[in-house]
Amino acid sequence: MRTRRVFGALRDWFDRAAPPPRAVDWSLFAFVLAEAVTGLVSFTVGVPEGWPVFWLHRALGVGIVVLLAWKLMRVRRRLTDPGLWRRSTALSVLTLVAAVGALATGVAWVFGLDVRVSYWTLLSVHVGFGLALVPLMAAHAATRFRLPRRVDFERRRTALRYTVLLAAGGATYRLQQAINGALDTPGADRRFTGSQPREGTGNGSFPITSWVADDPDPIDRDEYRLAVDGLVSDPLELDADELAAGHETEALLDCTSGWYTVQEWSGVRVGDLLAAAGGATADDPDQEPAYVRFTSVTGYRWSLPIEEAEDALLATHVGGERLAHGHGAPARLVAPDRRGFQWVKWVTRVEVRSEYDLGQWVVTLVSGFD
Ligand SMILES: Nc1nc2c(c(=O)[nH]1)N[C@H]1C(S)=C(S)[C@@H](COP(=O)(O)O)O[C@H]1N2
Ligand SMILES: [Mo]
Repeated sequence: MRTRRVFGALRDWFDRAAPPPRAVDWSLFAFVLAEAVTGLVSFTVGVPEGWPVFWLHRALGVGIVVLLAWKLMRVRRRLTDPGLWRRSTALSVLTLVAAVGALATGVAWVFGLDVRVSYWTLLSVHVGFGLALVPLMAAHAATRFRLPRRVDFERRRTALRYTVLLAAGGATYRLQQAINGALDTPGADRRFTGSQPREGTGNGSFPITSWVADDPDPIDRDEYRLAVDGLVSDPLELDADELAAGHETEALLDCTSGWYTVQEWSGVRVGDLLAAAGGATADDPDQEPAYVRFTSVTGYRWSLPIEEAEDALLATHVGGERLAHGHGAPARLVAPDRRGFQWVKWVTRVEVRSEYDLGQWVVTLVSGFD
């Protein structure tokens, strides 16, 4: 009896704290968009200074839980009462499923649940729900479109509410970290990116991951050639044996599907490779060497600013072993402080260029599809 009364009082309080309906709806819309943006941006962050992006993503997620609870308290009869079903209800339900799916996988992931759903890691499933949610939410909003009004967002109260919501989100995540630590859940041991460790050395100790569809046949070492060209004085072609493993570096590979590994990589320093090709040339004043582009046998490619590229490694070995095919043999890029998807595998071309390569963002998504 007593607990029921406490529960009832809490619910009343939560109900009373709810902003006006339109404010809740538009806030949900804004929060979900912000989640999509921070989620995607977080994929490109590989240095610890980027931590605010991850924290914002988590805090917004907690905010969505609260907003969604307000919304469901208001609209639940439209879902539970068949007399109120409309054609748009199916879309509403789908949107809800995507939202709950994204939240549930996000929370489970944070607590360290590390399962695979067939090929996908839990984090990839989370991303899938999140990406599905954006168009669903847009379509859902279009079926019941109401412009937000000034009165819905009375300035000071709104700002205060959002500050409280985000602070509560951040605090919840902090508390959650403490729980992870106290219970020593698998979620305790993770980087600022959320990625979990894969221990061990060499080819067998970490997963073979393709970003989307890349899955080339093994490259025949006898036929393999690496082209070093573009804005260099003496373009050059090397075979697999000429890519001697003279340089060693320890580097951390952090994949956006949620795992990381620290390995000893060896191969050729890209700066040495460019020097062997006569160095980057600035003969043409309109063509300043500024980027080095690494292209895979599959067409997959990524560019690094030239100073960064010079210190990067074209690795032929990992943990003292020759690279396995799945990890990019005969040679793959090792780009410290960059996320895994930028570590191009099966590199066949290293090219000095003057311009930033916008196309890489698309190519990494579509390479490997026939
Ligand atoms: N050519 C090519 N290189 C690639 C990929 C790819 O799909 N194609 N996937 C990237 C991704 S997402 C990651 S995390 C790393 C994974 O490297 P691994 O398979 O050796 O673990 O390779 C990167 N290099
Ligand atoms: Mo990845």
